[in-house]
Amino acid sequence: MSDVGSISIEDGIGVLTIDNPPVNALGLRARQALRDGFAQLTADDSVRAIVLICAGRTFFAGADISEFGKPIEQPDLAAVFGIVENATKPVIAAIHGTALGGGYETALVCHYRIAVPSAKVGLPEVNLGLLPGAGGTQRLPRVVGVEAALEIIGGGKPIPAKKALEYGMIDALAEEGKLREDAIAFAKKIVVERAPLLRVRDREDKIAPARGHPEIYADYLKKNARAFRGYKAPGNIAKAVEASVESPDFETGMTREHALFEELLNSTESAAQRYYFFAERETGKVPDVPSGTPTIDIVRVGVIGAGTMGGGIAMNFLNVGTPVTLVEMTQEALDRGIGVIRRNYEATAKKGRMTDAQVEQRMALITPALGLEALADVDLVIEAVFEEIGIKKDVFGKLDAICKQGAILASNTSFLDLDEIAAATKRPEWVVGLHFFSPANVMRLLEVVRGRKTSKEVVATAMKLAKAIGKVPVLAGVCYGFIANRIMRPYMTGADDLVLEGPTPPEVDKAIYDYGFAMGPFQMIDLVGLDVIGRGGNERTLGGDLVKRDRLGQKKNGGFYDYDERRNATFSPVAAEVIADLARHKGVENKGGLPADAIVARLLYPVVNEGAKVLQEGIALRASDIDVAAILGYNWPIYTGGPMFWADTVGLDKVVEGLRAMGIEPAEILVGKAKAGERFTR
Ligand code: T1G
Repeated sequence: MSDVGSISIEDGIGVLTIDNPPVNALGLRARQALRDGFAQLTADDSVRAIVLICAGRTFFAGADISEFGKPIEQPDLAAVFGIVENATKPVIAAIHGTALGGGYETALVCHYRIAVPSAKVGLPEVNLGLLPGAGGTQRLPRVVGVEAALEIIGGGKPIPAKKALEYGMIDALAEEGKLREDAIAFAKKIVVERAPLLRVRDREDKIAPARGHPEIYADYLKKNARAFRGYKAPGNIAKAVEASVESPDFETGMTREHALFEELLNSTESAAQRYYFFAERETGKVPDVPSGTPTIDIVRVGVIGAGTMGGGIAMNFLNVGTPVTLVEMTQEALDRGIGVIRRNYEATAKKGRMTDAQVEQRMALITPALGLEALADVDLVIEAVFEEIGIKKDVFGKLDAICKQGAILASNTSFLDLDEIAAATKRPEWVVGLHFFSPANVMRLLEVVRGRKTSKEVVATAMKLAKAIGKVPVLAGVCYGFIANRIMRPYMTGADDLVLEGPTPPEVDKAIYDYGFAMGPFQMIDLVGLDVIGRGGNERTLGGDLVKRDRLGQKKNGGFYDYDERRNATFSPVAAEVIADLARHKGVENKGGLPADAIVARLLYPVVNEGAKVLQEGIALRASDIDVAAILGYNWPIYTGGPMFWADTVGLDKVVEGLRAMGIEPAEILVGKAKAGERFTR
């Protein structure tokens, strides 16, 4: 048997243990171990039932995603599942950790499933642009019913064991920490009771009521149309689940599922989402800061500024039980900030996602303070004061004098020069940027800005801390806007320039919306507020001209759009006039409208170019980090893979040509890769 499987027999119960770190993915060696282990246990007459269990942190966490796109070596999952499902003895799946995708599909081909309360089960393939391709869409409806199956597979979320028991996804709960013993006891009980060997595939009671009701699937897709917009997988999931009900037999349903799975597997969308799965896990790896680098213990955090950003930042630490000293300059600002934090938690509690006791526990972790002196003993200070370099340098100079040696001094600056801020202290090695994105307690991206003198220990600590508070860290060097804000600037300024030449804001917004963004640039500016966005210096800008007409966007008098009482937007004649006037002022000739793909190229190729420069300058470690920053920071549609992956799919030579046609000089690295026929991403 392959080296990841082992067998033991206890009182006639055969236990097959698979140990394939880190998450028991169903790669070749795990599949071989399953095949060999079942062959041995089914052939052994002393074995009356089989328990399938995994070592390490989890039951099978799915097929091995890294194998996709390559020829699958035999035995494939279908072969292994056939062996398990047709075993002549009861097979019990003993689940801990996260039995996901092919992992839970493995449990479904067993006769019974038992899990510890801390376990979760689910079919998250939709997050990879796929559907459960090893029978999940055919078996799960037979266990939970069609409507629940659609929700579980289409939602892609892990289901806690207790809820899974209610659904019928598992048959019993084991005692925490006693999975093996309880699974063996469960197996013995099955044997003693001579319980029927009923395969999930043979169950009909849960799917029969759905027969002849095609509306179930259409209604499901319609209900989720907004969330599913632009994604291929949900439609195929609905078709596969329908096939589980309407096919003349199970095998026909399986054939249908396989065809629908293959279609997704070969799609760009799934390739992009599988790429992103690994890209997001790659960001924490810093080549010159190896995983064994010593880190500083962060026991107490100080946050300066209790405004929108400071309050949100503080909540990240309160959420993981870390005490926060929250500093403001006036009692009124402090009370207001703490009140916002409390209201946020109370709103969460109202939705049932937190208890009132938890709200109080988190609020009790706040130490309000007026003045920086209260930060003398914290291990980390995060400054979220006004975005002005003089103020930042003044604060850091004071912190340097107040904070203990060994405290990390972090700035939440979005654009400013971290090295200049660090130079205001005598401890530049201890200064780092922690750039949160608003709302800071929600957005998962955290840009860790590494100054010229930031020490490796501080970098390692920041990367580790990011994960501890549920963020995805992306390391950035020092430049204006770091990564996400910098690469998206040409998108924002490009939109203004483009409408001066002819395409209207609605045409631009629709092209970008259809590409996959939640909204286009003009809808976004109107939502955020024209006065907030900051529209350039003295030079006239569209936003500036609209603000002069007291048009601030949705919040006041409309902006590029007029809004009725139900917020329905219509392109504003005032905005049209402002655009025409500014075009005349700048001497820009109106060239008329553009097709959607030309609008997309016009706005997004410059983003790719900026990403190439960020890579070339060493601001980002890798192209995939840039994609992670764009997807998490700006909701760049994940099924495109992000700007760099998308550019690879467009073709870098086409991007270079498009940039040149716009009069933009492509970055050297971009031209070089285009010439060499290389990609930015794998
Ligand atoms: N395949 C290969 N590697 C995987 C993997 C997988 N399925 N899951 C995790 N890893 C690696 C990951 O890259 C990282 O590697 C390490 O394990 C720890 O992961 C046929 C088609 C299980 C909840 O979608 O959701 O089955 O960086 O950092 O935070 O129908 O990993 O250490 O080198 O995420 O504790 C369906 C994906 C696959 C589950 C653990 N399964 N994994 O989270 O650790 S498709 C999934 C996760 C499929 C079938 C279909 C999470 C986790 P490294 P981690 P974690």
